[in-house]
Amino acid sequence: MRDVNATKDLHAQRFHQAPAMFAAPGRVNLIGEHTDYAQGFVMPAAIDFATLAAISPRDDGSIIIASENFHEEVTHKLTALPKEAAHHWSDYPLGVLNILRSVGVELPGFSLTLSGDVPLNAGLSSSASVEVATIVAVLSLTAAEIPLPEMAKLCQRAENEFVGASTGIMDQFIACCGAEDHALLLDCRSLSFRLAPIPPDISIVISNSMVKHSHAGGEYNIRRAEVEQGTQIIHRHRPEVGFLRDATLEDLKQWGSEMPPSVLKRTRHIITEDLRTVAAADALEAGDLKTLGRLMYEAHASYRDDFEASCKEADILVKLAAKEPGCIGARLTGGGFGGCTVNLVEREYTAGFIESLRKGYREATGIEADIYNCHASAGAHRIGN
Ligand code: GAF
Repeated sequence: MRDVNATKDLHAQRFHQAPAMFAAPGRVNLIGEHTDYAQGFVMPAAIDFATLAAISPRDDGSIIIASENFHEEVTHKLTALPKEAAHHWSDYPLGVLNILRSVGVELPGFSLTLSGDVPLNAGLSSSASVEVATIVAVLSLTAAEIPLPEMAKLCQRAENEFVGASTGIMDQFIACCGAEDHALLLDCRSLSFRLAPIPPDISIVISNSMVKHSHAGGEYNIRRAEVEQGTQIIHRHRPEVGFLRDATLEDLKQWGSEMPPSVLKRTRHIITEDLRTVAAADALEAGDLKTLGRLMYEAHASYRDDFEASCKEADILVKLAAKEPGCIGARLTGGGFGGCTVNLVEREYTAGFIESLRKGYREATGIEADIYNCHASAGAHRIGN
């Protein structure tokens, strides 16, 4: 649910206090997959699905976090906050509280209501939107002044250290710093970024394969470990390569034979994906949509064949999209192993594109895809006063 007034009213009824309201968006990544933890480049956009946070202070030394989506609430004394994940939706907000405390923020008592419409386990970054909504809401009750990029880093730590998923910085960063009508090219080493306008005659169509994706453990962490193995092998020969961001195709030629075949492929994906991502940002800025689209298809092929992070349903969606008039480019977006494909489509073709894609996917798989015509949106913000 993402009705600001409804969430506000529910919070007020439950906790007898008018809340302050915040929102943090989900994201779609246009290109640059698994490059963030290799200190490379990514180009996501925030989308118009978001987590809402309604917050009000409490003076009884406790915190209550209610989830409208899960119809549950958890209560903890500030003196006894859980220190470990419980494989529960509350791990994400509790992880943020733990990290805030670890950097010296004095936590206040509060009641927090979370609600939202970011599809779950769809690779659209619902977890980061919950973390970021929590951090902006909780910090509003404190004197701490933390800039948005720093908040992103703290939320990433919550996910890495508390939830146990070794994710990079992309999702939390775009949830904090996204901008309306823009994609964001992020240098994941320096955290400097540039905003690239999405032309008004282009739609961002997201098609949900309905194959569930999750990265609290599992394949995501395995890929990350393989990427680290590839890095180590190159590092042995070229100590200045601490991350694959610094490696080149020439390194792969020289030292690739020392890598197990799967590690060689993962490493190749990261090195080539970084090149594609920077080229894609240049193409978007230059209005060269043909090149942008070609890079998206190439990125999908690399994600499928070298990173082996696609699934047959996503491959079908991309293949179907590529045949449609007005489709500029398509690829699997996000952490992989299910979730959504992102399609850039000429606006005048969008309605027909969505209809044909839904039909083609149903015929090929028997699955009814959810398809969203999204809009690049702003990062985390307060709603109202
Ligand atoms: C997930 C992670 F959370 C990101 O950090 C990123 O690695 C992405 O997968 C893959 O590009 O969304």
